[in-house]
Amino acid sequence: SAATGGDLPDVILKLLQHEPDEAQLKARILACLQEEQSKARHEKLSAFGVMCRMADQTLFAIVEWARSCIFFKELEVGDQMKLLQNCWSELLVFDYIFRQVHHGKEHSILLVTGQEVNMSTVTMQAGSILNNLMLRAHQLVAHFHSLQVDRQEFVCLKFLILFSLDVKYLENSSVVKEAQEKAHAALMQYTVCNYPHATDKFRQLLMQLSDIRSLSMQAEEYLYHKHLSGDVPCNNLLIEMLHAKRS
Ligand code: DR9
Repeated sequence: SAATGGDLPDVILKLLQHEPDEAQLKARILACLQEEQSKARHEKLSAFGVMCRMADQTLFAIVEWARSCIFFKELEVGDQMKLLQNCWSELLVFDYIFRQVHHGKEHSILLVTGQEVNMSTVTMQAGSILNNLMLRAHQLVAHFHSLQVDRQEFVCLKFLILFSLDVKYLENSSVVKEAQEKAHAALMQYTVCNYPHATDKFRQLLMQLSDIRSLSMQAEEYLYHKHLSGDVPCNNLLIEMLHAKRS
């Protein structure tokens, strides 16, 4: 079955070993948000500002995860930066989506801090652009749910997102090419072995990546717009990544 580790492809095994612990991440981000709120009492962040900080801290954890990843570790910093600049928003969106798949509730969303937000709250407080983004995200959640994506597939897809840049932009293209091929093969082997009746699962999973890509592009546009309106708190890694990509 999918739970037995014995015949897991090596890449998937190694990726599972480096998966960040969700409870630890949650505690770290909660502590960080609390510290910030107590330090800057005179300039309290808005609810939106707090959400940005949360996304920011999640992104730090994603970068940390990437740096521990097989193949990624072998690359020079320049190539590492290019890969991360290419996919940071996709990884954030994917992290969000998988948390909701795991959460499994249609009428609320689960934040990395463990807080639940009612969908009706989002519908009421969010403007049309954000509401549209949330709608698209939840269509993807529903799709992943119906595909019964598991943890092994999730880590493999995440790794494929990290390595999704065309090798022509990179110095050490052979390492990146090998990473892409190994992860593709591992995901195919895994789905065929563990879901023999879902003949199309491998292709279906890969197809979702282009939806994640386009959703993340739209999320970047939204974030950039919020940044220009002065709504995003300063010293924000999200904004740094936005600028890095545009320059
Ligand atoms: C750039 C890629 C980033 C991807 C980030 C994916 C992770 C997002 C994590 C959490 C998103 C949960 C959103 C919770 C909503 C909380 C309640 C709410 O709706 O508050 C409304 C507030 C303001 O809304 P608005 O900007 O539409 O302005 C309304 C206007 O003033 C009146 O018309 O919105 C927020 O607080 C949203 C916080 C999002 C902060 C994180 C920044 C990430 C950037 C894009 C998120 C796009 C979400 C995509 C979904 C996967």
